[in-house]
Amino acid sequence: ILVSFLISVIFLYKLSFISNRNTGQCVGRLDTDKNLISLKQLGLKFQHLFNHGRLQPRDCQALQRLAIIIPFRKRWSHLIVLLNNLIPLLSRQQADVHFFVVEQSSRSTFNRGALQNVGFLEALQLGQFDCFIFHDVDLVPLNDKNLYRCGDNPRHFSVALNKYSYSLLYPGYFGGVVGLSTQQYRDINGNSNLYVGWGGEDDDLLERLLNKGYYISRYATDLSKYDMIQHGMEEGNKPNPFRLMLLETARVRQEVDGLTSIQYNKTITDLILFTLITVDIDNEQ
Ligand code: UDH
Ligand code: NGS
Repeated sequence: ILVSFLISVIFLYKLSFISNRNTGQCVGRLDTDKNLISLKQLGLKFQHLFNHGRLQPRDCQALQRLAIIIPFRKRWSHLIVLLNNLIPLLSRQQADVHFFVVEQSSRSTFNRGALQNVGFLEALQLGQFDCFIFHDVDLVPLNDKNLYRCGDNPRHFSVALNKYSYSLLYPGYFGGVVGLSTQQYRDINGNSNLYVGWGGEDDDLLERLLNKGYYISRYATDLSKYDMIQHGMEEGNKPNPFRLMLLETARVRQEVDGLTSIQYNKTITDLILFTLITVDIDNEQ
């Protein structure tokens, strides 16, 4: 009798977990759904939740309108896995959100910081946003109580990555997924545009926010766990040999290198689940 009682309790617990996941309540810890579906299937699966590219709560008005900015080039399978996991999570969090995929056209070396600046400026041409979440395409959150909202200080969401055994890589790590209010991102003049190739631009962003009197805010580690989808290093994103040298001058460059100095050409395409901004960055500026 005891055994069948325990089995029933476990069964009911699992059932409530599954039904909460589907009906709107946050459940805490999640497993990544790694199923690869096509972009079209993804659109069909979630289109009923979107209105002109905007995912909104049905029964209330969210306090913050979020723009999620994804720097991107040739990572379609990562984008599909990310959206397939993030859309239901944000829906359970009652988020009001618009996704912007900022794709660098293939000519120049990848420039993650500049793409984030473009995402910020272009999103504000299209709507009023309170909070910007800059989101690497390969990071999938593992807990839906990791609340995607901005606060009084810039927030680092992706604290504990599977790649680093779910611990913080170093105290000043501010890469992966971060959130800044529109005002905070403007105050710091956004990201530097000068980090061409891999590394250092996120450390520069930290220097900028500290220089303006902000601190990093983080949730508890258990909420801030992420799966990093495995991948190699791309030809067009090799480690930048100048990154440490650039970092030394982060604070003196802040006012003249960033949102106020970026130059680019763009093409905008509205898709069902996100706005695709294809950008030609001038890395020589
Ligand atoms: N990104 C792209 N395409 C690229 C390069 C970067 O979309 O070709 C975007 C994407 O959002 C990615 C982010 O920029 O999540 C950061 O780039 P990254 O994922 O290359 O950087 P990360 O530091 O990984 O996450 C570095 C490669 C580690 C290779 C380890 C091999 N064992
Ligand atoms: C640091 C890089 C950061 C990078 C972080 C994590 O060393 O840009 O590693 O790398 N800083 C410098 O190179 C100065 S990751 O695990 O994502 O490959 O974000």
